[in-house]
Amino acid sequence: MDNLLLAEQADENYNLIMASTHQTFKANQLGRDFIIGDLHGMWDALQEKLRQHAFDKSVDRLFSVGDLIDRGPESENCLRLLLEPWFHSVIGNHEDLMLDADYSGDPQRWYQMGGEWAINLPPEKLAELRALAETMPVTMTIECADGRHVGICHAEYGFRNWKKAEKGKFSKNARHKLIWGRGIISAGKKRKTRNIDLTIHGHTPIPERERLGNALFIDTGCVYNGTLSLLTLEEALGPASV
Ligand SMILES: [Mn+2]
Repeated sequence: MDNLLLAEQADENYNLIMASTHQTFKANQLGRDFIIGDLHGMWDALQEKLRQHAFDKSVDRLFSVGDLIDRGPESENCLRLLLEPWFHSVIGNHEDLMLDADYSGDPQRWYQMGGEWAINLPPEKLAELRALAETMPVTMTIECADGRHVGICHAEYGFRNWKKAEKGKFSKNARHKLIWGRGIISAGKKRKTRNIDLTIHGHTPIPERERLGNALFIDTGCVYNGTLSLLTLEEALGPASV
């Protein structure tokens, strides 16, 4: 097969993955819903937080802003959380790097950004882990028990209306900004995304959680000697206005 054909095929695979970009969750009637910041392989920190909150795997759910892998010690275990029925995560830029390393055939960029844990993995194991990462949506909507809704995407949401996320179709460029962007937090922009009560993001390490408009940034830099943010969606939303 010539290079052009290979490139075309890679692009087709890429578009296929982009086709399923949004997931929706109905309210959890039996237990609590939690959200965690960027895990980056910090398995022990997660276990400690789950213990502190008496997380009950039979009824509670744990949602993640992505970046399960890279930099910390237990990337593989953190990615395998996707196999648990109580765990759900949007894709982070580090899972994006992992997938891109495969499509492009050049893993160097990923290795340089924390993916070196994968260098000596047997190919079949890596393929299995990649297949897990491919199931991660770009955006999620979660209904809360009180009827409010939370939206999640890894880096930031630069569009005015959450309905665009729920349609699940983004251009490559737009998808890239949702997963990699830092424009909103670095400019401190207080924006209001319509048709969603709150959006939650990780990606940019900050000393304390920060609320900008109806966006909440929760990456408190666990892998950089910070803490792992774990809170309920109700805490993230704050009291309902009456
Ligand atoms: Mn990130």
